[in-house]
Amino acid sequence: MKKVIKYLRPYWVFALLCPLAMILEVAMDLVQPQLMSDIINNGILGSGPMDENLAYVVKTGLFMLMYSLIGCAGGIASAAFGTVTAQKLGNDMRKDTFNKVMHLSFQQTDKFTTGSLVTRLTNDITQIQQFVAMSLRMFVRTGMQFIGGIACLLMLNVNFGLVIAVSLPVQLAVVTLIMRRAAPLFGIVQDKLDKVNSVVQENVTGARVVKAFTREEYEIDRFDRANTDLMTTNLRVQRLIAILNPILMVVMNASVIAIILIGGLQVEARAMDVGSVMAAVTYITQILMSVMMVGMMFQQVSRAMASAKRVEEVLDTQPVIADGDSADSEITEGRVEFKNVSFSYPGFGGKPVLKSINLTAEPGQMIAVLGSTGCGKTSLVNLIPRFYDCTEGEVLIDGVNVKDYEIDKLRGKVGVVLQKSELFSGTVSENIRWGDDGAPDDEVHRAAEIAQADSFIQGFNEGYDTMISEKGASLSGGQKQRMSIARAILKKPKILIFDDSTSALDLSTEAKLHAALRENLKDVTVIMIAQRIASVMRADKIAVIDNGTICAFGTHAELMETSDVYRDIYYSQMKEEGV
Ligand code: TTP
Ligand code: MG
Repeated sequence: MKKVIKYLRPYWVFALLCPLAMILEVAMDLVQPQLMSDIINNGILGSGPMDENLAYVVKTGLFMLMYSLIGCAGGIASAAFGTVTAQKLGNDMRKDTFNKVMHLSFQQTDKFTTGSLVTRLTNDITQIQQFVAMSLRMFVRTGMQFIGGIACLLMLNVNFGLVIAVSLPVQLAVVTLIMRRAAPLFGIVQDKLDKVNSVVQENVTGARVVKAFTREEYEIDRFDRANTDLMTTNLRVQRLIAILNPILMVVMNASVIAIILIGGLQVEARAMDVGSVMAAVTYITQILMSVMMVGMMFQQVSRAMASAKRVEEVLDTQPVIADGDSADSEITEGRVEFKNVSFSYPGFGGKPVLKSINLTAEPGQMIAVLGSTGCGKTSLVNLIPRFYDCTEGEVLIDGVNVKDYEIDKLRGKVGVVLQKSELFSGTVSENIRWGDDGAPDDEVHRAAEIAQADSFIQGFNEGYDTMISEKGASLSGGQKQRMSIARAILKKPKILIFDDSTSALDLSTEAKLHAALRENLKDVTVIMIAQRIASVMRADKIAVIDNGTICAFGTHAELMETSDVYRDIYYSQMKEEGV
């Protein structure tokens, strides 16, 4: 909750005006019963001549109308100030939370889960907004109605105090009892909502796979379970809340009857007039209504507390991968060195995925990384742009530990073509310009030419202005790979990493790509992961990875001489291709 107050601070003027306007509304509400009592006593039941009585009714009635218009204006102003405060606060909070999410490292977003982050950013912040808007108005309203109501009631007749003395403790006890049971459920509701969001998010992004495997029924079932779970918890909360108001209404009605009874006796004894009894009925209703409001507010407070805790968890997370100290270190050459690097994923049972890796890539060299699936190739290259940090040893670029660079400077010089090509909805050139927003057209075309993408892009009806649908669904696998390569090249990196990024290209296109890279990116260090020997033969050096360690390192010719593993891969692949 401390954070909510911090976010409220910039809008303190609105936050203050809101309850002030509300005071006006409630004050007018408190005056009305008194005027009504006057109308009854001096107008309707007045002892004067008929037309005098009527004139009194009209005059006082006009006053009542005027007061209620003032009250209405106060109410509108209060609602407006409250809404502005809540919306602005929510907007700031959402911005900061999103910012935080963008800077979290992979392992942290993995821990929160995407679905939960979505709920926290949307639904949880909305809960907090609703709470702020309501509490700014209701705390004042309820307090004034409660205290003012009691004061006005006792002023009418102290005997009414008896009714308050009995009904108030009963109401408070009911509210406390029910809210204590409901409060812990609000957090659980949000967690269940996370699950629903996770299933939706996974299925919407993976719609193609779901259809390909005709898993619709299974997934609908999975969604059904999460959804029913959410409903059940919500129903448990609502059941509790549903019994709250009717019980309070019973107490209220009993209190009204008691007031009429006591009032009647007082009128009989000539200690009170009828109008005042009517006013007393209105006051007791206001007092007990305010207790009902407290019940509602408890509900909002517990909801908001649960949500605030969840949003604060995100805001308080410190990104584990943060900027290093040497702010002025720049990558100028692109020499990559792994020194005794070991790595294990958090939550992977501590089992090392990489063990004592030593590897050097000189500027301008093309180093290939070869190995069976799951041996740790992606994990190895992920350490260079610090998608993860190594657990032991160090990764150096130009002799400086990657942890010491500023993240933006480091990633700005390392181009990565991921194993899975991710494109975004937009035109071809917009997608390539992800590498560099401001690049002129001829640079974009040049990058596409090197990536062997220019020819197929020119073949599109609208060339570089062709729209690509979401996630690049309108392109073939090989086209997507080449677009991703063009995007990385446009960035003009010093180090360029291809994670199995040519797997969908035929051998001749791949050979052309290699030749173009050699010719155009002479001083760029290229690290190329591949499964096919044919893709790595032309590299300056080849590192063969087996089970998380480098088991052989050298040129194709050297490895054919010295490495059994390499020779095995070579002959098995050559056999497949019928050579
Ligand atoms: P990778 O490094 O992804 O293996 P790879 O790139 O060599 O495999 P492929 O050719 O199929 O792309 O994975 C090495 C091990 O690390 C594997 O057992 C899975 C595990 N792993 C995680 O636990 N978390 C992760 O985020 C990744 C990427 C891998
Ligand atoms: Mg991989």
